[in-house]
Amino acid sequence: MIRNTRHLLVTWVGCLLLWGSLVSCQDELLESVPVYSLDFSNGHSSQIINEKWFNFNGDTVLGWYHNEEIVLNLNNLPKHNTVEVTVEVLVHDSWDGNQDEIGGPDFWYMHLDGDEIVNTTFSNGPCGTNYCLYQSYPENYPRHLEPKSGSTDPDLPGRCQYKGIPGWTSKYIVARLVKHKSSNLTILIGDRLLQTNTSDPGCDESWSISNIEVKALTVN
Ligand SMILES: [Ca+2]
Ligand SMILES: [Ca+2]
Repeated sequence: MIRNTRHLLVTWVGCLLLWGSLVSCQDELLESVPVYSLDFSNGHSSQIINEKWFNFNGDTVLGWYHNEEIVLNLNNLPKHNTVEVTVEVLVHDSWDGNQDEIGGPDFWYMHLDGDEIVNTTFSNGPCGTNYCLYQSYPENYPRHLEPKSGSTDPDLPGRCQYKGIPGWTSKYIVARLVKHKSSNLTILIGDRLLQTNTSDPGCDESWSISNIEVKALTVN
């Protein structure tokens, strides 16, 4: 397991450097301790503030959410100097990415202990020669990347506006390594979605989570 995580450390160096983490190619992983792992299939007791569940595509997931935040407080972490946070996000229906009009931008963000780690946009919208609803992910906003960039599963069915239609939910595995030493860790995840031309914006676009994993690492 440690070897696998060490491989991940090296794999992520490129993006880590972009947002200024201390982790580099020279770092050696000495210890990796799982402190939280939940796929929400069993529903309750996630420890998450604002937890709720629904069935998506045959699986129970955490959500759905629209202009909401969730918080996970973890205490009594073992001695460590880095945390590894991995979140599987499901982006449902007609997210509009960077569009700066009535439909967006559509932001999704994650903070660790109050520090902004991710602030990006997602798009399930069309992208043609003359028109494209660009998104920022896998980078932070504002970047202009094609819809569904970085998605590990872009053809899942929609949840509401395009319920059951393939291609209207995209799955992303958002993974970050962050310098951290405290025995307590607060993970805050939320969105700022904009859709003014509908009476039911929560049906127009929403998100949910199918897995969260947190590990306390000691890196030399
Ligand atoms: Ca929309
Ligand atoms: Ca929107």
